[in-house]
Amino acid sequence: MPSTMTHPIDRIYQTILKRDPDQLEFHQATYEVLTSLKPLVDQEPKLSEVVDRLVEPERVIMFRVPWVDDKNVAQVNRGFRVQFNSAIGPYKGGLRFHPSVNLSIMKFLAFEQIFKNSLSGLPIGGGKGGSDFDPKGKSDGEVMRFCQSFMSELAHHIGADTDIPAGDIGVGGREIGFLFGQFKRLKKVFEGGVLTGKGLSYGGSLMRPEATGYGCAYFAQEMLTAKQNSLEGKTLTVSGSGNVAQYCVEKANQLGAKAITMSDSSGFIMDENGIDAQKLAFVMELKNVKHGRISEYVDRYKGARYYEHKKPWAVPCDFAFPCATQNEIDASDARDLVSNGCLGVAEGANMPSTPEAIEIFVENKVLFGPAKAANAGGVATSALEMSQNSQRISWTREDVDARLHTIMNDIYKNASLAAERVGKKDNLLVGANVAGFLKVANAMMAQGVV
Ligand code: NDP
Ligand code: 2IT
Repeated sequence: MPSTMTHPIDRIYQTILKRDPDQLEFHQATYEVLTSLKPLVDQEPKLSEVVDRLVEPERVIMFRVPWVDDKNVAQVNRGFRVQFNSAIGPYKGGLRFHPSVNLSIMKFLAFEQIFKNSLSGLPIGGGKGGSDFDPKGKSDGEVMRFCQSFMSELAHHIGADTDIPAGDIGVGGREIGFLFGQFKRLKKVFEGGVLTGKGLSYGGSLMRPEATGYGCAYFAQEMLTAKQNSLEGKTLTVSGSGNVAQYCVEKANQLGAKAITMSDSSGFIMDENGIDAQKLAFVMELKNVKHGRISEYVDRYKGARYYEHKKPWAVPCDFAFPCATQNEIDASDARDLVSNGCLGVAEGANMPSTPEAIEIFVENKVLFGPAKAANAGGVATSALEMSQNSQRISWTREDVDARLHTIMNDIYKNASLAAERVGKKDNLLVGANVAGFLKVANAMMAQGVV
């Protein structure tokens, strides 16, 4: 096209900036995808019409969540559900309860979910929700009352064929239980498929708790296998100590690697002897039952050290697994990883690397497994939970694990092939964006302007 004309993709991005100037995380997520799609739109200009619609959520729901704390004081939080795209299936995506939650974060997560869910190969659209409620320091009773109030509004907007929430930061088995109980009470129906991540006794799937972390380790293994390498004997740095981090460490251990760090929002611990199965069991009890701080690890394991207010990326490692939150690896962290000889990064968290950090990885040929691909095992297994709920049967652990493993390997293959297709061999970020997009774009074109 003549150089004086604005590229249709740039025009779409300018519109995003103009419409929502304050939504920085949403800008970051859309900019990355749009940049990946440029070569495709050059090949097939009519795709830009689809992209135009794709960056605008189908529906955004925001609501007041009033609840009463243990001191009998009324509190109010804000609730969200972003129903971003339903071209290939009902909206699907987690709920995040964290004080940082705002519309920009909800939209970036829901937007990413569209491509991740498409890549999973399963029929699920993209959505996300949550609240700025902070579960830290709250009693079980307070969490229950909050969840009940949150669901009292959300129940109007979800359903097994409409929109199926699950967990994310601050939302695990306990919260899903309270949310499901309130949904059932309000709707007077046992609709198992309306939420995933449920307890095993009321419709949950074996392996769903493990799925995101295991899937991320499987994906990293596949990235290394393609380079005639493996996780065996590798030293890993992992951030986070929640659901994704815990099971990433567990599977990496099983694959013969040694994870030496875990973290939370206060700092990280380093254990050069490795966080083995027994130490991981301590972390799981500490985080999932006692809701304690990762610093307590060093009281129990004397050889380990705690670094307050620090991130683990300056610790030398062969492979890094960011499993905490967005933008936790910036350019300076990426430079540390590169200069310490890190071979690869697999993103367990959503958008944990800043654009500058990703550029540094790509320039230095660090293998990079983007979140949309590397952490898709969680939502994929959620979709398997939905299948089991529809069939009213439960699959074995081995069956679900084998399906998860195949899905992760297929995601790797499809992202690699798509990267090659647009002339970006080995760039899994571009590959994941392109492969995820194409299926959604085809469905949108077939369904007309809706
Ligand atoms: P959890 O709530 O179980 O754990 C979150 C962990 O990250 C905790 O260790 C937490 O520390 C830490 N963390 C959270 N916010 C921050 C912050 N702002 N700065 C530093 N550390 C922080 O959540 P999950 O493990 O489920 O989620 C982790 C990441 O994985 C998120 O990005 C999520 O979107 C993503 N993800 C989750 C999936 C799932 O199935 N659960 C699926 C795919 C992606 P602290 O205890 O101090 O808050
Ligand atoms: O980011 C994610 O993919 C999740 N939090 C899991 C979503 C799900 O529906 O299982």
